[in-house]
Amino acid sequence: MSIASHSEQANLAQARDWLAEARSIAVLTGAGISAESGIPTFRGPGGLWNNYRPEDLATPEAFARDPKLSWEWYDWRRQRVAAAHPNPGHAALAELERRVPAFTLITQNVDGLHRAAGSRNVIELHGSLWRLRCVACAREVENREAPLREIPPRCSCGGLLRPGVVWFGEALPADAIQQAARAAARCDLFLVCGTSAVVYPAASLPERALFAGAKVVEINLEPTPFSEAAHLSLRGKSGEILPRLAQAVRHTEPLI
Ligand code: BV8
Ligand code: ZN
Repeated sequence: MSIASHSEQANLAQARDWLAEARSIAVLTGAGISAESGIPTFRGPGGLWNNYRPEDLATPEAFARDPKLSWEWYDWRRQRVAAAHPNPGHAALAELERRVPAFTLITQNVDGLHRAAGSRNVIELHGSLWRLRCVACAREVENREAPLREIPPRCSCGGLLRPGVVWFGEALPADAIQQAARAAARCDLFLVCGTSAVVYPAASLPERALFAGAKVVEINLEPTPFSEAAHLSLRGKSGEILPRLAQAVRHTEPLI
C-alpha cells in the first residue's frame, strides 16, 4: 500500500464525506476493477488488446470472417474468468449497495464478477461472457463451460452460437443504456472506477452525471481523458481505495 500524500489523504476524506451524505449513488466500472482478480485489462500495461486489436476480434465482421478464431479468444477469456474470484473492490461495491438507499452499478465488464461478489442491481452494458446467442434463431443460453466442449459452439437448432457481448459497431441493449442514463442523471454521487473512459456510449455516463449536478469521483490507476472533468480523481488500485471509501457508510445499518 503506497503511503498516500497529504492531498491524496484529503481527497479520500472528501470522497468519504460525499459518500456518507449521498442518498443515491451510481457507479460505472471497467476492466480495471477486475485487474486485481487476475483478469487482464484491455488497454494499458499488459492489456488484452496489446496482443490483439479490438477491430480484429471484438467485431461482428471478425466473427463472421472466422468464428473459430473469435471463439478461441473468448474461450481463453472465459477460462481466465472462471479461475478468477471477486476482489475487495467488487466486495466494497456490493457492501455499498446494501447500505445506500438508491444504488445502481453499471458495468462495461462482461466477466460477471460483480454478481459473484453479491451485487444485485447490476446493469451489464456490454453483455456477458457467460451468455451465448444463436445467430440463426436468436435463442439466448447461459453456458458456463470452461473450456467449451466444442468450438464454435452450436445451438440446438444447429445454428452458430456467438458470445452474448456487445461488439464494436453494435448497439448496446436499449433498456440497459436507458436505465444507466437515468441512474446517472438522478444520482447525487457518481463513482467511475477502473475504466479508460474511451469507449462510448458508456464513457458519456460520467459526463451526464456531472451535467445533472452530481458529485463525480474517479478511481483509477492512471489518468484518463475524464480525470480533469471529475470533481475528484483518486489515483490507485480500486481493490485498495473502494474498501476505504465503503468504510464511510459503515455507521449505517445494512438496509437489506
Ligand atoms: C456503438 C466487447 C453504435 C465485449 C467492448 C469514434 C469516436 C467515438 C466513438 C466511436 C468512434 N468510432 C467508433 C465509435 C463507437 C465505439 C467506440 O466507442 N470506440 C472507441 C474505441 C473510440 N463504440 C461502439 O462501437 C459501441 N457501439 O457505438 O454502436 C450503434 C448505435 C445504433 C445502432 C448500431 C450501432 C459498442 C462499444 C462496446 C464495445 N465492446 N467489448 C468484450 O469482448 O469484452 S469494449 C471493451 O472496452 C470492453 O467492453 C471494455 O469494458 C471496454 C472499455 O474498456 P475499459 O473497461 O475501460 O478497460 P481498459 O482496459 O480500456 O481500461 C482499464 C482502466 O483501468 C485503465 O485506465 C487502467 O489504468 C485502469 N486500471 C488497471 N488496473 C487497475 C485500474 N484502475 C484501478 N485499479 C486497478 N487495479
Ligand atoms: Zn438456434
